[in-house]
Amino acid sequence: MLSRVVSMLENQNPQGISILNDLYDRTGRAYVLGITGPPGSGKSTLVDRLVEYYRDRNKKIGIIAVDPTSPFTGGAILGDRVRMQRHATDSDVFIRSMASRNSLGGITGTTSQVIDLFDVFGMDLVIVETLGVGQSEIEIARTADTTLVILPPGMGDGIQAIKAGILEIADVFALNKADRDGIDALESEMKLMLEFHTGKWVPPLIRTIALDGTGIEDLVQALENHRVFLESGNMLDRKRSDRHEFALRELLKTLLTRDLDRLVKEHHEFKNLLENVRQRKISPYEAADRIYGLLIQRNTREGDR
Ligand SMILES: Nc1nc2c(ncn2[C@@H]2O[C@H](COP(=O)(O)OP(=O)(O)OP(=O)(O)O)[C@@H](O)[C@H]2O)c(=O)[nH]1
Ligand SMILES: [Mg+2]
Repeated sequence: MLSRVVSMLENQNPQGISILNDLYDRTGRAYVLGITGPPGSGKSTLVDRLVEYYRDRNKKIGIIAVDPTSPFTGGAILGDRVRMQRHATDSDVFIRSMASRNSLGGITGTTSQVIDLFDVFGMDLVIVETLGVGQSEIEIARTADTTLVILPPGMGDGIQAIKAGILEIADVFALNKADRDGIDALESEMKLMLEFHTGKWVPPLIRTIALDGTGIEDLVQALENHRVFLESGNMLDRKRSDRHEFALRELLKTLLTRDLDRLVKEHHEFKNLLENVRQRKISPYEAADRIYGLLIQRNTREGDR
């Protein structure tokens, strides 16, 4: 059932949204954990460990893997195949991988809807795994209550490139593959970086070895501490209300752009103004301003009717 509704949302079948509309008052209970990091840093292996930990404590978990580089069926996404099967037969763990490109509004579109849906279905924890490159990591931080950034040793200068972005979004760092050479260097570099951190919450650095589960308890504790930090001082509420505002704006953008092509083409002034731009009588900036003004007027009139 859950799986079918997720598909409806992915395919933008209106029935999916209609189900969410009806059940929306049941949301607000799940905790959303965002996990991001460079390709192959061990995100999925770590997710598998976290699932194991929370399942031992009887939590229901929903997992969304956005744009995984390792295909689901290959089994790499959550460690080995055996593990996948173990979770696959567990009715309190629901795993879904999805492509952000297929959804309008990227991760904040369909992914938010699926998070809400998991919430409706009583998941205690929703984990969203995204690849830490580009826009998706910023978006995940906006969507999640707590954002975990996973870094492996041996990235060389790679870390320089992602520094600026991750400092802003990370609530907790997992320095994974702590069994590997270079883990000390990574930790010192991160410590140095965090010295300049001015926020009230300084992201802790937790060493983990996702392969054998080392450090998982410390990691869970750090995530829990962040949650407590957010809950004290109403920050969780504020964060969630920011998330709602962002989601609402994104939805409006989608609605506004959906009809834009048609509106613009049908608009009587559009051709005139375009011709004027062609002849360089007015600039495209001015033309856009004027058309925009006309569209707003027209919408206001339609709204009044
Ligand atoms: N040595 C070592 N290898 C690890 C550790 N954690 C994960 N790996 C290995 O690193 C590889 C990538 O792990 P994944 O969990 O698939 O990494 P990922 O970040 O989810 O990868 P993508 O989703 O493809 O970006 C796998 O071969 C893992 O077995 C660790 O702590 N130590
Ligand atoms: Mg993965």
